[in-house]
Amino acid sequence: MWNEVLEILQRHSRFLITTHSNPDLDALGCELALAEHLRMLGKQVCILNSDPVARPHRFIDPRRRIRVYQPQRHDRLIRQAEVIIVLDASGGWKRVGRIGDILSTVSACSVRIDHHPDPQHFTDVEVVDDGAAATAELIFDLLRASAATITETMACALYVAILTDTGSFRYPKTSPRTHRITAELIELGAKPAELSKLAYNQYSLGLLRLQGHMLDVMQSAGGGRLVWSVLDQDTLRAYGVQESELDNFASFGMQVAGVLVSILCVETPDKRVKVSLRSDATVPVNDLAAEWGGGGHASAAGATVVGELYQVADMVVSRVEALINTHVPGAGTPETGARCG
Ligand SMILES: [Mn+2]
Repeated sequence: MWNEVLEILQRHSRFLITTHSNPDLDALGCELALAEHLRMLGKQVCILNSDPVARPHRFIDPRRRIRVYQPQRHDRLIRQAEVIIVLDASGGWKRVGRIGDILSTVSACSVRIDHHPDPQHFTDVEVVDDGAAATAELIFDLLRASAATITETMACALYVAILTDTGSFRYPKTSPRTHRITAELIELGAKPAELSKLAYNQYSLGLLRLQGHMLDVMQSAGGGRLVWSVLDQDTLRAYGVQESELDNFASFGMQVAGVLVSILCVETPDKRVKVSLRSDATVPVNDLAAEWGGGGHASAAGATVVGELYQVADMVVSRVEALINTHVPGAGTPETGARCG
């Protein structure tokens, strides 16, 4: 599975690594681990993302290796790169954010490593395994396949990536392989208690209070099989929270008994709506997200939709209700299908 990628890594010397917009810890951990590996091979490597590392995620990059793309400043560096590596991003170059516009035009060889399927196949080479619980599982495989030294910093980055992308080993794709890899990462120096604390206990008081607000305005629909919340820009401002900090907010609704899909709609500064969908595996939500120009996988997907916040939320709720009815027998019958918002 890795032969072609290994050959590309060996043959070239100037690499650019990037990932999806508003990168999560799987994206960032993979970038850092792969960059360190390439650096140890004597390669030139630059991690360049469209968006800055969100405040609660900064612990993963103590050496500040990850840079934010600035058009004029980095365009030369981008043109000089021989290989562009896109990690953890599906949905075409659009999903990569601002930097995707220029990356889609360069002649460098592009490689995508991901655990989300993408019908667009937008890179020259791709290794996609949607059975992997995190892209970090694939990066670990790649490092093992290249007989790389995995340093403690690399082990920590990959551990945090897997820990968070599996919801602390609770999401459906958590597998024996997930646990075997994390066991090895612990042997290589990753400390679970320390890293869990860094990954999860980083809320500002404002962010925790905003979570309280979101739960307060949460509505139930589809006979209790879905919950949904909206957050507008005024609310984010009032709590002093940025949109990029809302990473796992969409999944809180999944804690409600009987809920199959949790929806979060967040108004963006440019008056669009960022829709995040979480589900248990029985209702795959990625096709809906793809229909709206987004992506993701069966149990976690998202898209940015043009429209007014509450109109978009209404539309999303009714589409998800219909989706639940097609996937869950009996969900559409009057007793269970009634709206109880
Ligand atoms: Mn991921």
